[in-house]
This record gives sequence, C-alpha cells and structure tokens, in this order.
Amino acid sequence: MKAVITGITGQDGAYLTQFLLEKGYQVIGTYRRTSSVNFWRLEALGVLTHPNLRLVEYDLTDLSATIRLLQKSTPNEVYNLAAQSFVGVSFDQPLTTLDITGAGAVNILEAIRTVDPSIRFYQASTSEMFGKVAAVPQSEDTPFYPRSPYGIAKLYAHWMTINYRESYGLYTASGILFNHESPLRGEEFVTRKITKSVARIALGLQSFLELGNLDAKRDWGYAKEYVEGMWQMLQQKEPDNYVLATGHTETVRSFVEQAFKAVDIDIVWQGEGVNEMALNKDTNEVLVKVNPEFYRPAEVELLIGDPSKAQRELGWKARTTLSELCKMMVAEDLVREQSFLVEDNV
Ligand code: NDP
Ligand code: GDR
Repeated sequence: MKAVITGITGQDGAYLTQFLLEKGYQVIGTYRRTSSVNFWRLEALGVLTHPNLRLVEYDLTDLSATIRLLQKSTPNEVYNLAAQSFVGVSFDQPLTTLDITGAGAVNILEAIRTVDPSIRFYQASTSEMFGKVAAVPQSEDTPFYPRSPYGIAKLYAHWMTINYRESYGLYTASGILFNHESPLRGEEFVTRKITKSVARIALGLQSFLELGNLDAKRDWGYAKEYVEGMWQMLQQKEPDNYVLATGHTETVRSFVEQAFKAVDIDIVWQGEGVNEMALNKDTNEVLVKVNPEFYRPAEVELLIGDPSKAQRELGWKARTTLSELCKMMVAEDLVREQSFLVEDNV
C-alpha cells in the first residue's frame, strides 16, 4: 500500500508516518519549501531515514502541483493533514487560512477526481466546527456553529469532502477530531505552551507563564492514538464521518494545575478575570498570569466529544488519560530543556 500524507512535518503527520511505515506502507510525505525545513518530529520518532519514506516538496494551495503529486506517486490513500491549524492566527490571517485550510482540501479532491477516483481520501476535520455549543456531548449529528476563520474554513472542507462523496462516488472520509496532544505538539498550542513553561520554571530558566482564557474546556486526547483512527476510517466498506474524542473535558486551568503537579509544585489561584494568577503555594512566587493578548475575539468555550460511533464501527477508543498525557509531556519537556542546558554549557 502507498499513502500520501500532506503536512508530514506537523504533529499528526509524524505519528501517522510512523504508524503507516510500521504497517508496511510506502509513505510519500509532503513538506513546504521554507528557508530551513524542519524534520525534528520525524527524527524524534526515528523514521526520517526509513527506506519506505519519500519526502516531496509541495504546497497544498497549488492545484497543478497536487495533480502532479498524485500522478507521480500513484497512492492508494491520501491523508490531508496540512493546514494553517492555529485558531488564534486565523483571526489575523483569515484569507491565508481559507486558501490552505479550506480550498486546499478541494485541490486534493479535484486532483483525485481527475487523476484516479479510486484513491481513498481522509480529511482532517475538527471539533472547532461545533464552536458555539448547541449540545453536549458533540457527535456526528450535532449542528455546527464555528467561531473562528479556522473553524469556518474547516467546515467548508468538511462539506466539500461529503459533497465529493455524494456527487462523484469518491471514497472520502472526514474525521472530526477533538484536540489531541503529545510531546510533539507545536509550542503555540496551549498544552505544550504550558508543559514547556512548567519544565523551564522547574529548571529555573523562566519565572512565570502568561495565558489567555483559563475557563475554556477541551476534550484532550493523545495524538498517537488518533492517527490510528484516521487509518481505520479509510479501511471501511463505505466512507463516512467519525468523531474521535475521549468523552472527557477539562479546563485550561485544570491542565495548568496538573502540569505543575508533575514537577511537585502545588499552586493556588487568586484574583479573577484578567487579574487572576497562580502562586506557588510554598513560596508565594507568581507562576501564572493572565494576559488578554492571548484571548480570542470569539471563543469556543466547551468541547466534549461523543466517540461512540467510532468505537462501535471502527473499534477505536482513546486509551490515555489527560493526567497521563500531561505527565508524559512535562517529562519530555524536562528532558529537552535539560539537554539544551547541557549544550549551552559545552
Ligand atoms: P500542525 O500544525 O502540527 O501541522 C500542520 C501541517 O500542515 C504542517 O506540516 C505544515 O507545514 C503543513 N502546512 C501548512 N500549510 C501548508 C501548505 N500551504 N501546504 C502544505 N503543507 C502545509 O497540525 P497537527 O498535526 O496538529 O494537525 C493535523 C491536521 O489535523 C491539521 O489539518 C489540523 O487542522 C487538524 N486537526 C488537528 C487537531 C489537533 O488537536 N491536533 C484536531 C482536529 C483537527 P509546516 O511545518 O511547513 O508549517
Ligand atoms: P484550539 O487549541 O484552539 O482548541 O485548537 P489551543 O491549544 O490553541 O487552545 C485551546 C484553548 O486554550 C485557550 N488558551 C490558550 N490557547 C493558546 N494557544 N495560548 C494561550 O496562551 C492560551 N490561553 C488560553 C484557547 O483560548 C482555547 O480555548 C486546536 C488546534 O490543534 C486546531 O487545529 C484543532 O482543530 C483543534 O485544536 C481541535
């Protein structure tokens, strides 16, 4: 089997590459031309030099490049993981987000339709499409109400994925994935921002951390498990839409507490709104401050997924708890930050 993965330099791209290579796939991974390409995640997973992995320079916004990519690589499956995936930035760059995150998916759908309609397609859809909560928990049947240019672009791609399935009979699956994290998570996303800062604070490299909305609730799972679900969606008889989630939700505030606990620091909260802060219970030092700069113009307050369809039809289930995930991320950030310290001293 041969698979194309767009966005191979991202968190999910790295885990999916590892998973498919272990299954014996040939993987064609696409990366963008930049002045200094970074394959650190593939390196961290030990797959960068795997003989069955080929890396191809490609940009999702280019339809002719997409057609050539499929003509040359002749895949059985395409996983579209590439996106401008940061919700906060999408408010500042709504049109770039639309081009990449929305129209980019349609470039691949068009290329599949043109080059080889038997190619199976996975679209990385998101719980951000639910946005303003209409019902909890959120399932495949919950109405959408996206709250950011990112969520809106993803909703367009989601409906186009369904439309190409219904109009042209293509095998197109849409995975509505709730937040999934890992030690490979990008540093601007809140969990990794927290675990990295906590590791640095524990090592005396940083004194405090600034965050935005501490009340937001997310259904956070472990990315390595979510990529298995992506693959399972493309192995079914018929294509469909599936929610992948843990079914459990926690606030950003609670994640902060767990991360400090992982380095044996107990915190106490005081103040409210923009004046809220977390202090070290033993030393009274300020460890967390709220900075309105990190608030979003419109927020998604509560996400909690109902993964029962995926469990029933795919046999997929999240296995790692948030507390385990948080400890894993803090531990990895401690190792990384310590290794930087050693490098600096050499
Ligand atoms: P990342 O931000 O870590 O990775 C995104 C990838 O897309 C990177 O490899 C990036 O390349 C690539 N990319 C960006 N723009 C382009 C472009 N114009 N052409 C080609 N490639 C491009 O995201 P994740 O791995 O976390 O997520 C994977 C997908 O799943 C994304 O589509 C995301 O929106 C979606 N998703 C993620 C969830 C999560 O919790 N992680 C939940 C639900 C959906 P570069 O390295 O050069 O920037
Ligand atoms: P999200 O993830 O927007 O859910 O999108 P992110 O980690 O950025 O935010 C989660 C929640 O935390 C709040 N928050 C902060 N967020 C960031 N990044 N930085 C902060 O300092 C901060 N303080 C509080 C946010 O307001 C938000 O409520 C992620 C991405 O991976 C998307 O691509 C994916 O589709 C969704 O998850 C599901």
